Amino acid sequence: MKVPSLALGLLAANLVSALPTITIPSLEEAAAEIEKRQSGVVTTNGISGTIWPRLEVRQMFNTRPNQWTLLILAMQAFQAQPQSSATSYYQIAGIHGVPRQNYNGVGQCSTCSDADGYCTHDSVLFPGWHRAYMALFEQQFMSVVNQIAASYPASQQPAMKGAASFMRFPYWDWAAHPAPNLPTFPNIVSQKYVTVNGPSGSTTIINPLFRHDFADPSQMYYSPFVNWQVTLRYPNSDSNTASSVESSATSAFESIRPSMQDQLYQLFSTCSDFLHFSNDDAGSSTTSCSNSLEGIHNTIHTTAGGPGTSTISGGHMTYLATAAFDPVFWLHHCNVDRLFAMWQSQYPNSYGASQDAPHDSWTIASGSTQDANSPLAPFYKDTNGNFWTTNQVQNWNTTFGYTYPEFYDSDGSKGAIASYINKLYGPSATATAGSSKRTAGPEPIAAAAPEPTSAALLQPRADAPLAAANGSLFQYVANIQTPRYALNGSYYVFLFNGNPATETPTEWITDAHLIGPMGVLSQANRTGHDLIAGGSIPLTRSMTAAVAAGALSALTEEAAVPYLKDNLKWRVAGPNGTEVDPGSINGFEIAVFASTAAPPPDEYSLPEWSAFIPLVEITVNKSGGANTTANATAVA
Ligand SMILES: *[C@@H]1O[C@H](CO)[C@@H](O)[C@H](O)[C@H]1NC(C)=O
Ligand SMILES: *[C@@H]1O[C@H](CO)[C@@H](O)[C@H](O)[C@H]1NC(C)=O
Ligand SMILES: *[C@@H]1O[C@H](CO)[C@@H](O)[C@H](O)[C@H]1NC(C)=O
Ligand SMILES: *[C@@H]1O[C@H](CO)[C@@H](O)[C@H](O)[C@H]1NC(C)=O
Ligand SMILES: *[C@@H]1O[C@H](CO)[C@@H](O)[C@H](O)[C@H]1NC(C)=O
Ligand SMILES: *[C@@H]1O[C@H](CO)[C@@H](O)[C@H](O)[C@H]1NC(C)=O
Ligand SMILES: *[C@@H]1O[C@H](CO)[C@@H](O)[C@H](O)[C@H]1NC(C)=O
Ligand SMILES: *[C@@H]1O[C@H](CO)[C@@H](O)[C@H](O)[C@H]1NC(C)=O
Ligand SMILES: [Cu+2]
Repeated sequence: MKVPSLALGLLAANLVSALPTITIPSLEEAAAEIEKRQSGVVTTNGISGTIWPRLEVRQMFNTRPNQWTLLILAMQAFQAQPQSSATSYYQIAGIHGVPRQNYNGVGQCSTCSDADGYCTHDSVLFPGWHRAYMALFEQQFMSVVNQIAASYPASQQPAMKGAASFMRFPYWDWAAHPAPNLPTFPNIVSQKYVTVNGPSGSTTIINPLFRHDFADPSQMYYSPFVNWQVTLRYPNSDSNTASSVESSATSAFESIRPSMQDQLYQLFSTCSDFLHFSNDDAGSSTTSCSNSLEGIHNTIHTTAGGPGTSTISGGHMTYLATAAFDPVFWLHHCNVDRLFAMWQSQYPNSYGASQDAPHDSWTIASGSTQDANSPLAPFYKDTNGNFWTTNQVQNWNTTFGYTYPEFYDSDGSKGAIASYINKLYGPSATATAGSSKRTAGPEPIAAAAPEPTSAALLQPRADAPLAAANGSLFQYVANIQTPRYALNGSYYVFLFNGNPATETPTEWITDAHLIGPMGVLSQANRTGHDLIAGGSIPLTRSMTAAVAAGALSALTEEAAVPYLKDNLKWRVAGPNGTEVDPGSINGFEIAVFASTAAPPPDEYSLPEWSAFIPLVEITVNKSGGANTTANATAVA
């Protein structure tokens, strides 16, 4: 009998760490694997059996020691599987972008030769495609987890197999407050080494959440990625001995977290239709929902990989073609899928939309119409050649066998999920990432911090300078439109309250005056693909701080407009770490709007925003600033 590829992966892993005995999979598992190979395709089925929650990665580390151990050892073994195996980490990561090759035998469209891979961006398929992608990753990851659990000595097997039986892949919540004195970018993801209790005792290994080691990076297509032997964040050179400067990632995520929280809360509160919620291309066409799930997700990509300088490329996460090889991609996309699920609960009657693809991907020709029945290639639903569709992945839990703590701990109703959104991401949020509690389970979770009272949540800043007479809170946002592929690589738009302390673009992300970033995830040599990406950065938090500091008297328009006219500044940091004049970018525009958010009647609702009013006088005659209200059609 042929030894299944998963066992081979374990053998390879053994050379690296020191797993003692190999347990050959059960006959059933082996038969299933062989059947899969004979049929020639990998199907995406998720995990059958009981539905368990995907935990926040720090929650798993803090409260589920055995699952944490399995996560680390399974990620190590998964990543060590042969690059040629169809179910290896390398092959699954390679679906997203490079290597430029077919997966599952699903061929390229005849006009798609310039595509790097199958991932659908700037597309209504973005949320559904990445949901199926995570499900495929998780099912292969969990099969390795089960192998690892079975490799423990008999005395430890019940505990490890028990932990595996209700485990799912974790997510990283990059928007909620971290626990006190801990960073937003978790140490358990940024530290190079990790120590766990393996099958033969305590073992210290290179952290498989810190990086992926390539057996052979030569198919990464782009330079310097073809030379880099490991995935990198804020690489310190383009040479094949480059290493990551994780402290740069840590300080960048710390600096942008409050804006990511505000961007997310605004998204949940104002983006009520699937088209605009789903992707950054659609987001450019409306005022009240200029941001999108994809747009917010882009900023996490560029901030994980780092922006690059005139002599050094950004890291793997900064480019779509290579992003999925960095293990943090999976923690990030798990969270993106969770945010999609939470959004679905708020707008249950808005699911799916139609849009023309603005550029090619591996199977989708530019200009072709995509909707909720379009195939999510290359993810097969069955062995008859049917692909999943956005409509078919609407219910994540019964379809793929996972859920999230917010759903597992509650009745999953609109109100229940809204209360988690308020606690984690609202203007007075104090709940920490991964604190959503469940009441019962096989392995107890440590007690979480006390929840804030609903009164504290709902009356955050309703004192006179910050609210209108009717109690609605004044809101100011800057909507940004920018051509995604115009600068021949990924880049940033930064907003500041006052001029930044330096004019060194690589320091802007941690500048004390930073209001927020918009990371534009792009790729070199893609001018033919161009499209306008929309983003939106809330200004209210920074202006509220100005009121507290006595620099601004109130958030009324009378006070706010002259203040923003003087103090709102913006910069564009190009892909090579140099400043780009926004006015020189054809199609770039930044426009400021006022709105008000009526406090929700209870903690189970989100605020309702009034119509967006354009405030052109703040940006007029400034480079890249809106000069007219022509593009500012308010959609309430
Ligand atoms: C980008 O295009 C230039 C020519 O304009 C070419 O030299 C270079 O190899 C291309 N780079 C990639 C990664 O395709
Ligand atoms: C399962 O998904 C449906 C949406 O299709 C949702 O209404 C329900 O709350 C979810 N339940 C769990 C436990 O995730
Ligand atoms: C509250 O007052 C503001 C400012 O006058 C107004 O724009 C907004 O529409 C009002 N909101 C409600 C819910 O009445
Ligand atoms: C940096 O990028 C900008 C914008 O794409 C470009 O104008 C400039 O020539 C580049 N500079 C270098 C040194 O590559
Ligand atoms: C864009 O960037 C690629 C790779 O970094 C480079 O090869 C190419 O020459 C650049 N193209 C332009 C027009 O600057
Ligand atoms: C603004 O609107 C004008 C026409 O009304 C259009 O030509 C232009 O492309 C728009 N600008 C942006 C950045 O969307
Ligand atoms: C914008 O600049 C033009 C040309 O300098 C000037 O005529 C106009 O008055 C300015 N508009 C505003 C609102 O400052
Ligand atoms: C508005 O006009 C100014 C010059 O008066 C220019 O610098 C700026 O780029 C223009 N804004 C846009 C979006 O074109
Ligand atoms: Cu992504």
